[in-house]
Amino acid sequence: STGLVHVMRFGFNAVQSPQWKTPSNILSATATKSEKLNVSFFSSSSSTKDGPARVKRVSIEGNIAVGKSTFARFLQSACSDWEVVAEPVSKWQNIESETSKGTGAPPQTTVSNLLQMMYEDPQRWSYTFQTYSCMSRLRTQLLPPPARLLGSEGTPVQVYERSIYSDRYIFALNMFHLGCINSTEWTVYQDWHSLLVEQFGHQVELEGIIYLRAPPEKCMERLKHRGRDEEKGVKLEYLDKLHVQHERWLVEKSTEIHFEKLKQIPVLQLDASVEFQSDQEVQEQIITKVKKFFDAL
Ligand code: DCM
Ligand code: MG
Repeated sequence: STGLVHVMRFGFNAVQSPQWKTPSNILSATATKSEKLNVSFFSSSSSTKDGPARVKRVSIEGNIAVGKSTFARFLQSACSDWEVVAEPVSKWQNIESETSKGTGAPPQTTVSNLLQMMYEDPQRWSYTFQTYSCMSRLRTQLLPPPARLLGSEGTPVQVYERSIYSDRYIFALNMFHLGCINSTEWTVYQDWHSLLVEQFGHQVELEGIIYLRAPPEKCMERLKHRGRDEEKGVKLEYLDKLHVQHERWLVEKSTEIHFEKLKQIPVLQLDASVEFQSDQEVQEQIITKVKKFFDAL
């Protein structure tokens, strides 16, 4: 069976998220997009008289294997003002720990693969994994942008591959829904996550989100094709759940969000279901749309 019926348009068409048009309970008290873009709050990231242009930060969100890394590399190669901060997956696959400390024996280094442990025994390892993936992502994103970006004449943009928000509102929340993170763990997770956002959030604050959207079947195809060992057991059902989670957060706006600024963030939705790499015309269209989106942030 083919599973879901897809009504999405094919072709890498950029569409603005309907968040501004669709009345939604969460956003009902907020301004429309055009109102927003005119207020000074939204231009806080552009250059000011008293300082250099602040680097804008945008995250690329989307399901597992939808093509975020490929898309990020494409953006990076398209414009020298855009710098990608990759998701630190390799850190999750190689956690070094020293064992036999204090026993008199020489310390031994053990390498563990937390990504694999999480997929093999989600009940046991999801909380640990979600703790570490979020923390290591935050650490990576806190690193200062390269000097090249700071000195840029144009609109410097740091493009994050995912964010501490998708960690919480997509993955950790989904694991909680699945019962792989229990309610105690979920409470603890949310508590330290909110603290981290309060303390460090301004340093990694997003001005916008690019949502790469594709049918879960397409992501499954790409997941199989890239063949990451740890993900061999990932089922379509799991990708379906993550897809729904993305839709709730970024399209329907029905996910309960705990950070005011995040609720109002502009989302550029791109149809990621077709391969864009071989089509130069599509590539140019994407760049035009992304540029326009970045400039308006
Ligand atoms: N991942 C996760 N939870 C997170 C972040 C990532 O389970 N908070 C997993 C999903 C993928 C891998 O890490 O298996 C990231 O790969 P991708 O490049 O497909 O997003
Ligand atoms: Mg990736």
